Amino acid sequence: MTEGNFVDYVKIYVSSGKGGKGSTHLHREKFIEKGGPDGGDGGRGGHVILRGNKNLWTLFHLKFTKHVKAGHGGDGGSSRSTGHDGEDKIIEVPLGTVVKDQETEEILFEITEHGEEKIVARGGKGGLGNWHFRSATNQTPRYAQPGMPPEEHDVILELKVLADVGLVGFPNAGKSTLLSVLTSAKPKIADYPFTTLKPNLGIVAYRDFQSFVMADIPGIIEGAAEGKGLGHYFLRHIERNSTLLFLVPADADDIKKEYDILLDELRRYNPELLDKERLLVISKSDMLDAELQAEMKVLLDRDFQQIPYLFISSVAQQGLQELKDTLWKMLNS
Ligand SMILES: Nc1nc2c(ncn2[C@@H]2O[C@H](COP(=O)(O)OP(=O)(O)OP(=O)(O)O)[C@@H](O)[C@H]2O)c(=O)[nH]1
Ligand SMILES: [Mg+2]
Repeated sequence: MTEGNFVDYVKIYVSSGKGGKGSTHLHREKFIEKGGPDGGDGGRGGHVILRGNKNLWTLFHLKFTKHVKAGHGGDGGSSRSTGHDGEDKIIEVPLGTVVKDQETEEILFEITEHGEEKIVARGGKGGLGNWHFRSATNQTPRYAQPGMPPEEHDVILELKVLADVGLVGFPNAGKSTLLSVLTSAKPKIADYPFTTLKPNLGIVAYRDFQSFVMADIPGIIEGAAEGKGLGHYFLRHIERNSTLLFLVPADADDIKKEYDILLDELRRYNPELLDKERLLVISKSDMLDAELQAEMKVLLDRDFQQIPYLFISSVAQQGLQELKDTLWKMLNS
């Protein structure tokens, strides 16, 4: 899919630098007729490296990048001096970028963390200088290793953002906490309403090379659609999410009522939001004992016949795998 500024597929030819040659230099000095070998090693060729950057959300910045070439390593010199390493080239990519070899279509790796670096074309090793090849039978070797050749191939970068999950809940429901345990995002978390003032996004890594984006938005309150609280400023951020995850904390007075208020605010803001798939989680379930949870289930089964619900606790790490599995199924159905 390539739509406007949203680019999630690019092909780039990457080539590393070749390694520098080892030197065959023989030491020469006044009055020393036959100096020993002193040729230094060649430098390593530059790598082409991919680096995760959490501030990037598409591959748009690479749309016109066709080639990326790293620098060659320098040759070894006399007096055992080592050649310089070739310059590395860094390609910044959004989290969730999957890298494939174009020819074999094999997945090489995925970048999921901010600052994570992986080599996509390894620089050739520098050759060893003749100095290393001295032996009892040959004190003045006149050979040295050549540098290793560069690596070059076409790679495909693909952004695996299949769909998004938007978190919907009252202030203090535990949305940011959930994002912080499912992704490497570090949103601000605190025990007061409106801690989150602008959306946070994180990538949820799912099993092998899969992932999806989760968006944490500021809490919604009654009247939000008319601009109460942070108003509809933030509701637009969930318009693009394909699945909405409603969070109602276990200690809410009336779960059904809270859910209905949330739903009503969404409807009043944009009725199309109700076409999205919905999942309800009862957050902070660590506050419930088994008996209380069983009682609650009876009510939930009565009140929520249309939409699935789960009990989770971010703090106690309960129900999180089931949550991810359920979301994954919803996103891919
Ligand atoms: N016991 C318990 N407390 C939790 C859990 N998750 C979050 N909390 C607490 O609930 C409070 C609010 O958490 P946040 O994640 O900031 O809530 P939020 O929904 O992002 O709040 P806003 O950004 O204000 O909308 C914090 O004090 C959290 O420590 C949980 O699973 N169990
Ligand atoms: Mg928050």
